[in-house]
Amino acid sequence: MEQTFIMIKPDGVQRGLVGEIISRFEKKGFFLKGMKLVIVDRAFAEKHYADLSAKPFFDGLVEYITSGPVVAMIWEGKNVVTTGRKIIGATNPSESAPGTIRGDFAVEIGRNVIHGSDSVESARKEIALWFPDGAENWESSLHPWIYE
Ligand code: RTP
Repeated sequence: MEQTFIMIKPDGVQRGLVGEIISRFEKKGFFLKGMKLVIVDRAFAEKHYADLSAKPFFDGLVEYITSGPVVAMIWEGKNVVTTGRKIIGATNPSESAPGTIRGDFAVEIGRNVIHGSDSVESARKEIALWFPDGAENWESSLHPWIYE
């Protein structure tokens, strides 16, 4: 089944949004397959955001991501990459719809609370970077109530 990498950014952790965010993914019917609270260093953040290294906001982004603990997670389910991005909302919170995480809890693009992989291929890369030992192997007893 498809997996995605979701990270609650330092502002989300500091603002006490961890439970709320996990709850939204749980209630949708996705399964948590990996989770840890970590403070990443500059080199690691630069690796995670390597694709954005030429952007003018790159240094500020790395500063932001390394400014406190983040919650790194692996979530699993049908179409979880695309649906996860919908649950999160548009990158710029001024464009994210109410009802999405960023639409409900964020104002500025540089403090947008959460990250989610943008494709199955990036999810694979990001999971390998953040969880070198891979996901936990377990199956929820709710599976038959969510999948036909
Ligand atoms: P993310 O990777 O965090 O899920 O965000 P995304 O795919 O929706 O957006 P992306 O273009 O990959 O940008 C990554 C993060 O960089 C910050 N950003 N700041 N100041 C700016 O113009 C700007 N643009 C992007 C945001 O925190 C964004 O989530």
